[in-house]
Amino acid sequence: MSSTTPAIRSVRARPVIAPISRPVKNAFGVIEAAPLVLIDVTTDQGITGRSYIFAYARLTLAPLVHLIEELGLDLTGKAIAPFDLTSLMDAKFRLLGWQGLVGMAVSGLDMAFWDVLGQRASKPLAELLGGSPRPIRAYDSYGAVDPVADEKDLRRSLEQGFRGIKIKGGDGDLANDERMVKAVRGLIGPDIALMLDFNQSLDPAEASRRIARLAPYDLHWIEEPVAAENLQGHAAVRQTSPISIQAGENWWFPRGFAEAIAAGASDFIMPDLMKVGGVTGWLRVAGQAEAASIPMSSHLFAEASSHMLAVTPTAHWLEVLDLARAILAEPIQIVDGAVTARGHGLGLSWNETAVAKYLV
Ligand code: SMN
Ligand code: MG
Repeated sequence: MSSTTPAIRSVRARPVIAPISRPVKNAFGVIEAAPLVLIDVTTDQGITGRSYIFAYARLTLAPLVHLIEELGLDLTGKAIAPFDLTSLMDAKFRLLGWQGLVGMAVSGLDMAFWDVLGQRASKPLAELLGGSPRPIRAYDSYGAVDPVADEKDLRRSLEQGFRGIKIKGGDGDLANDERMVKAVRGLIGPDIALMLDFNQSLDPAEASRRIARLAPYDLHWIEEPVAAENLQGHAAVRQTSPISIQAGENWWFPRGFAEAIAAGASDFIMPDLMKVGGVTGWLRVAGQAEAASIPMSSHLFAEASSHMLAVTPTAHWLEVLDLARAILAEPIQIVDGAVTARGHGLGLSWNETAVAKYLV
């Protein structure tokens, strides 16, 4: 290993729309496929760091590609020291603000930078960060389900050893939510954790009304009952909720978590690596979660999150919603309902044949 820190030579971003194994029906529509931006950071030491981000919509693919490649041009020649580069990005975007597409680009690049450092040390990222890869308990993440049409899939999740299932509510009225929750609980039995995600679709009063009615089904958590930025609303719902509240996938950077924790918004937190500031941001939130004794789970990005949860003191659950399987040479493996971090760095490599096929 060279003693000098690798420097950035070039950054490439490629838009793909990857097929997913089942559509994700939610309170606001259906996600039928995954618009992803694949990031490659080449360095002067021959190592290429890789990460991907989820654009949510086809519409945001091109602006993200542009942002990431332009940022890459700006950073050419800089040493891959992610803490320093985060400070640099903070200064660069202080006036503009880094919520939204800019934050996603910055976070995606940060992940690729850490991937370089892991590869350079020939170590999994979890090990580079002072921990070791271990099986992380995972839950299988669904959209709104049709208990009849989706029964086979749900049974398959249980066969894979998943000890948790997440489904989406808010796609219709309370009666609809209750029918779905009741049927899924009946199907999976009493011993599997069942989570319900409202994706910010309710107001606090309606959220409290629905949660009270859903209490008999022993839900493990209620996720994002109200708008993510409505921290007081989350806190108000939490106050009377007999079910634990989960949120965090839409809180931006460590500061967003500090504010949410101070507001008492949630019992559990689940940062999204692409919105929290990548690996660097995650580490800073993991410290906050430990200090506040808050169980911490992941949102999407199972490959990278399996490294991060291995070094998170209050690690709780890994989300499996496998958006990148179709374009990865080595997709995640579920063993006894758990995922273990793999590879050097983040362990991501592209299936180039699939990438060529799904390139936009
Ligand atoms: C979610 C967000 C974005 C895409 C798919 C699913 C969801 C989750 O809120 O928690 O996984
Ligand atoms: Mg969610």
